[in-house]
Order: sequence, then structure tokens, then C-alpha cells
Amino acid sequence: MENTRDSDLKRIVELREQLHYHNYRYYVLDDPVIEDSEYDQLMLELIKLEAEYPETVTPDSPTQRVGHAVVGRFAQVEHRIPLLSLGNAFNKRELEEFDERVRRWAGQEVDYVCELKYDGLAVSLTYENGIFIQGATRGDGQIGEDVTQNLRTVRAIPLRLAEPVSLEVRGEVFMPKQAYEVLNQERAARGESLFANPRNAAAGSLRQLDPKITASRRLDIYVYSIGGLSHEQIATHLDCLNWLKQLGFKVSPHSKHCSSITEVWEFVEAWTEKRNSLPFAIDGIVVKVNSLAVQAQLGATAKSPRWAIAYKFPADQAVARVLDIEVNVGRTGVVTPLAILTPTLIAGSTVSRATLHNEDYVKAKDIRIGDYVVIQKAGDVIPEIVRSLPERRKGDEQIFEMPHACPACSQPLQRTAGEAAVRCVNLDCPAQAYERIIHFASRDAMNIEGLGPAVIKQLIDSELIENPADLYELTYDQLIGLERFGEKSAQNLLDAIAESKKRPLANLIFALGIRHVGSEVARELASQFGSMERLRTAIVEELTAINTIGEKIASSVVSYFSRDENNRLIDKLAALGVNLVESKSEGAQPLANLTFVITGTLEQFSRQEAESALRSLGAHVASSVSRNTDYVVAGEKAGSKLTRAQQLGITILNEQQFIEIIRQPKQELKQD
Ligand code: 0OX
Repeated sequence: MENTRDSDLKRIVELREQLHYHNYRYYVLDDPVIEDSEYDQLMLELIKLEAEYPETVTPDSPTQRVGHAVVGRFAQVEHRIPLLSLGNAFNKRELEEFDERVRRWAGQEVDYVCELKYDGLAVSLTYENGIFIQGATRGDGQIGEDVTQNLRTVRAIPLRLAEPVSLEVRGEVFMPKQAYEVLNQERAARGESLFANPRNAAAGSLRQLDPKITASRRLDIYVYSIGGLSHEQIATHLDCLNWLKQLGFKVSPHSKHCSSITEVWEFVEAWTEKRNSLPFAIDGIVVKVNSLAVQAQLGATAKSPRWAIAYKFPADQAVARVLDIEVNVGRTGVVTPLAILTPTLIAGSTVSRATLHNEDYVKAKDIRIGDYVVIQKAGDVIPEIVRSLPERRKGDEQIFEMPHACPACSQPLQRTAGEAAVRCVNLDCPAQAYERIIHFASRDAMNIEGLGPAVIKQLIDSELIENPADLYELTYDQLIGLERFGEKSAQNLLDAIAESKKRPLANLIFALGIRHVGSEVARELASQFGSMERLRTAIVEELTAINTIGEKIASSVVSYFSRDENNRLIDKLAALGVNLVESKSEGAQPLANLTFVITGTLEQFSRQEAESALRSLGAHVASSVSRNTDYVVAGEKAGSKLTRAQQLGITILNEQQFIEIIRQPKQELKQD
């Protein structure tokens, strides 16, 4: 007996090795060395043996790709190091300007790596000792969703690496064109709604609660970077890609080393020609500085690294007819004309409306109702009208006139001298309220799943809500009485609304829709003021004291909180249990109550990245050293702040110690 067990266990190990290898050959290299039937045979044998010895089953076993469904909704994952997005270039000149900027900042010549820009969704994959332990979506760059179970089903993602390393890898999950076509055909046959493009199909597939559905969706991935890379042997982005390849990741075979921007442009031109022949969608070329030292030197702005740029392919164009021009009232009361078009296929999706921005735009482009127009769409950008085609007019086209009264509340519209926008200034305007609630529920705001524009309209029309706070008073009985709501959808919506009460303060500040307060500014306000109570009593000088906040934002914030109805809204949110403070649970905020100061240049991080990594763990980051400072992170060329910290006897951390702390804050730092 003992003997059988021994040989079975040996066989289990052998089968796992073989299956890992053949999975790699098939899904990563796209170069299988055995028949599918042989692979299935090996898998079956392993499944049987594991059933006999369940105690041997580990999560990285090839049999463990499809796990259990997530109950409720995905957990949130705070990215240790934010997933930045890319700045864009739309032509050769803008690429050359990028190159000039880079060389000026670097103070030397630089070489680049060009990559195809896969049109999918960015994910982060975490490995511990070579085992895949967590996968998350990019989300807003700071907080994503834990989609580990779904990413495990993506066969090109290794569950186990060639070396027992711990690292966080970033890549783009996408759906190949053919898989997308087949999926849409199947959906059409079942009478289900179709995905507008492969990108949406990939996103929809990754956000399924049941990994079985994701597993059936044939997703693929290319990985392209390591989060907060620190490895002596790796000096360039190319080295990094090669190392990722050696570890077993699927790395794009189309990346190219270019020694000058001229070579970059040749790569761009070649792929502009060839891009439609690829089996997957790409929407541009990503250009990255090759040297990691130069990357670190350049750092990042609030949103994107300075050492990389995305060249976007020219927009696809098509001709459509303007059937009508409607006007739309936005959340701040701005009234925008909107062209209603003949449904037209462009860049893989059907377009039937396009914004006309404002009255002057319509006049300048001479767009009339009944006109044929050239429309264009680039990637995710809202379609726009490039020009009208007056040569195709028949004579019955109508010139558009901006209405004088708001189409929603009939109050007179106002146009401020010197501004192109026309506004409805009635704060009770139902159209504005509707847009405000849409914004409140949106992903980067309160992220209330299932609460899209149609449901919001239904809730307003049924007089169940008038403002965002009313959402928190909705009851099951009210929802179940509405059309299209069943027991499950009513309960799901209530759960999602209840869950949103826990959103971080920054998201709530953004959700309020204060003019000029985007998500980045909201984050800054949350971190500086720490609570809605402090923020709403702030004066202009306190706000402008923050580096990134100028007069315009400061007065907009003060003016927002000077209005009674806004204060009533916040009081009501507070009374209904919505989180209004910055601090979160102990577990998520291991550095809460600790003040850090960063000085000098860090090799692996820009200042912005280092600060956000600390803030995401709850730390306060100050700009000057005082007795209240707990830690000073000192990079290269640290100056007077370091001296002051030494004088005050404050603990000084070097970059390596800093990296350890942001990786494992609890073990490294003791809180009193
Ligand atoms: C892509 C892609 C996206 C690394 C630093 C900022 C962006 N869609 O194919 N992102 C990146 O790079 C990150 N590379 C890519 N190839």
C-alpha cells in the first residue's frame, strides 16, 4: 500500500509539471507539442489521482483553474503602487515633443522600447514565492477589484512561476477578435445583448461573479511591467520583459528596441498599416524609455509616467446623417447640443449620437439638421463630428437654434459673457438632479453597481428619489413595486447602495460633483482634511495652502459648502450612515497616524508614486520635517530635510527600507 501511495504522489508531481509545461507551450508560446487529446488524458489522470489524495491539492495545481463563485460583489484591492495611465500622442509632432521632453529631463540621449497597445483592460497580478495569489483590475488606479478567481481561468496566466519570486506584474487582458465574434454570435442566437467591441467583452467577462463564465470566455493576456521593480540584474525595460518571459509570462513578441524617435516613428508607421491583420485589437503604440534609471529619474505626474506615452492611431471615420439636434442638460447646468445620427458602424461599434459641445461649435462647423457629416471615433473617446458635407445638401436642411429656456425645467437659460456654455441656473432643475445622481453612483465616485442612468431615471420618475442622499432611504418594498425589478435585482441594488456607504472619503468628495474637483483633487482634499466636517468649514487660504490647489478650485469648494442645500445633503448622508471620514479599518490602514516626509530622489519611485503608496496605507505625508514627523524617507541627494531629521533624532529610512515598509507595513513598523 505504502508503495502505491508513494508512486501515486510521485506521479501527481510529474503530471503537474507536465501539465504546467504543456499549458505554457499552448497558451503562452502558442506552440503546443502534444495533441489536445493527450493533454486531456494527462489532466484526467491528475484529476483522478487528486480525488484520491485531496490533501495534496494546492491552489497552483493545473486542475485548480476554475474556483468558486464570488458571493455578493468583488472585494476592493488597494494597489500598493498605483497603476498609472498613459499620456497620449496623436501625431508625429507630439511624439517628437515627448522625445524632446524626455531628453531634456534626462539630460542625455535615451533609447526606447515600442510596444503594441493592446485594447483590453489593465490588471495587476501578485505572486508570492512564485505562486499566483491575487489578481486585481486597475479600477481607478488606486483601488481595483479582486478578480483573482476569474484571472486564474485565463490560461496564459501562470499559476506558478519558473522561480519562487515575489512580485507584482501588470498586463493587459483582452479578448482575441475571433473569440469575440464567436461570443457575439452565440449571444445573438440566445437573444442576448451584444458586446459593442472586444474590449467591452473582455471587461464584461472579467467582472463575472462566477468564474465558470469567465473560463468559457477565452481571454488572453500580455504582461508588460513589474510594479515597483527592484532587482539588481535588471537595468532596462527590455531586461524586464525578458525576465518576465523567463518566469513563464506571456510577453508580446512584437515589442521593439528603438534607438531614436525616428526609429519609433518607423515602427508606428509599419503598425498603422498592419494593425488590422492582427488577431486582436490594438489602438496604438506604447513608447517607453528603456533605461529604468532614467524612468525613475523622470518619475510621473499625478496620472501618468513621464517616461512613457501612448501614440493613438488616427480615429476611424465614417459618414452619417444628422436626423435631429437635441439639447442635453448636464450636472452643472451646462446645456449641450447633441446630434442624433443615423446608426453608423465606426471603430467596431454603432454610433447614433455625437456631442456638439456648444452653440458656437455648431455654428463654426455649420452643422444643420438633415446634413450629411463626417464622424470619427478614436478608442473609447466619445464620437465627434469632424465636418459637415454642404455639397450633399438638398435645400431642406434646418439651421439649429439654441433654445432660450431649459428643456427640462423651462427656466430661462443664461450665457455668461466670454463663455461658450449656456447654463440652466435653476438648482432644482430635474435634469441636473438626474445627472448629479448618475455622477454620484458612477465607478470613480460611489461605485454603486446596477445603478445606471436608466434605473436612476426610473427612480426619479417614480418620485422615489430627488437627490443622492435619498438613495440610502430606498426600501425593498419600493423597488419591488417597480417595473423590471425582481426580488434578486431589488436586493442586489439595496446591497450595492449599502456597500457604497463605506466608500473612502475621497470618492464621496468626488461624488458630490463640486465644480473643478476631479478624483485627483478629491483625493488630495480627503487626505489633507481627513473628514467632511473639516473640509466643509475650510476657508480659501487653507485650501490654497495645498500645493496642487489653486484659487479656482478653492473658491469652488468654498462656494459649494456655502449653499444650504448642499449642507443639508451632507447632513442627511451623515445621518444615513455614509462614511465621511478618511481613516479606514486597521487592516487596510497599517500606517494610519504616522507622518512621513520624503526627501531626495528615489531610484524606483517618482515622488508622486512614493507619496501615494504611503497614503494608500493610511500614512500622512508632510512636506517639511518637524517634531511631529515619524519617519523620513531619504533618497539620493537628500539635503536640509535630512539634516533636520538627524538633528531631531527622527528615524531615517533608505529606499530599500521604504520598499519593505510599503510591501509589508505591519511587520516592519510598530505603531504605538
Ligand atoms: C497596453 C499597455 C498598457 C506601464 C506604465 C504606464 C503604462 N495597453 O498594451 N500599459 C503599458 O505600460 C504601462 N504598456 C502597454 N503595452
